[in-house]
Amino acid sequence: MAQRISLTRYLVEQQRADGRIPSQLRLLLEVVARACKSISQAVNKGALGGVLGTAHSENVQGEVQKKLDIIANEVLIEANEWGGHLAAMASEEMDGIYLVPNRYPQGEYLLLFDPLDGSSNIDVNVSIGTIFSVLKKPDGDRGVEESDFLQPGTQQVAAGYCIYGPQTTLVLTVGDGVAMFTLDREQGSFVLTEENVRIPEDTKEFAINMSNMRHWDAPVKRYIDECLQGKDGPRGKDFNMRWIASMVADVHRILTRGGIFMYPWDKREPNKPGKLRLMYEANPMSWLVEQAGGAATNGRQRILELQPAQLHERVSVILGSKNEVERVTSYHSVV
Ligand code: P6P
Repeated sequence: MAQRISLTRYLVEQQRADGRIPSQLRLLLEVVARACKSISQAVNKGALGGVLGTAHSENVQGEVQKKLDIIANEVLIEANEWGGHLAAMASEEMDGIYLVPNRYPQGEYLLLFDPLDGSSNIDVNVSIGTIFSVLKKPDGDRGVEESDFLQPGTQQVAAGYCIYGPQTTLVLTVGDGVAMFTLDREQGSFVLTEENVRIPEDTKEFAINMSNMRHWDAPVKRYIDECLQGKDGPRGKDFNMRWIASMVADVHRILTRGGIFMYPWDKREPNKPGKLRLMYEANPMSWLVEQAGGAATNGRQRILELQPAQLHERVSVILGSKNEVERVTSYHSVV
């Protein structure tokens, strides 16, 4: 049986190999992994833990918060604030940034997260997950401000997610490919189960919420229409469709077997570029996808190169198998 490599050993060996993971970053990633383990346990309890249903409150996005949204947010804050590796945090569930309290040492990293993405799926027992992104705090002794978080995705030093599904799996990149760690509940540790994850450049599977078709712009309508025409159409092959309505689950499938995921701009809210958030959904997922040989654009530009203007800004997302993403993006350039 192959030797089991824990997340800790993987990070230590990566640090030893090329210094890509300074000890403070390794500590941060281990703390985030431990927090995800706690969230996984709360999610797995479901109705038995009294954690289902809504918290009768709204987040900064104006979305009704689920009890588990708030629990997951608190777990991540409490796990990370005392370790000395972070200066501040930002979350989908909090309006402003969270500065590490003065009673704790300040670190050099900024942590951003969607504590529980896909939470509309919690009550129907469908996979959900935690998405996280790590940036470096700008140099200097002044206190951290929200503007310090507004860095393009190319500045990330680590990114990943933890999917709470049939398995609890942590998926991570520090810029040297993508690795996957499956939670061994008996040992209570994440064990390396995939490394050098690669997304096939071509696919026959697309993921989009088809009920929004009448709201899409022309390039997206053209692309999906061609997929639906199948082998008799210009693509010359039949396509399959998946839509889990949980970005973590849809992206995990794409990292595992290829595909294209699209949440494009649509005319329901014409002044918003899209539904998904740039800083703690699109950027971490785009880096993971690119590190696995895929591509990620907003229809016109590489997502990782977008300069954020606001902490909670939204973006149109087209990511996955490289040749498909490039096709959709090319359709936007001819409009
Ligand atoms: P819709 C979950 O709420 C989420 O933010 C993503 O995880 C998911 O891809 C998308 O929204 C689903 O949106 O409009 O299909 O429910």
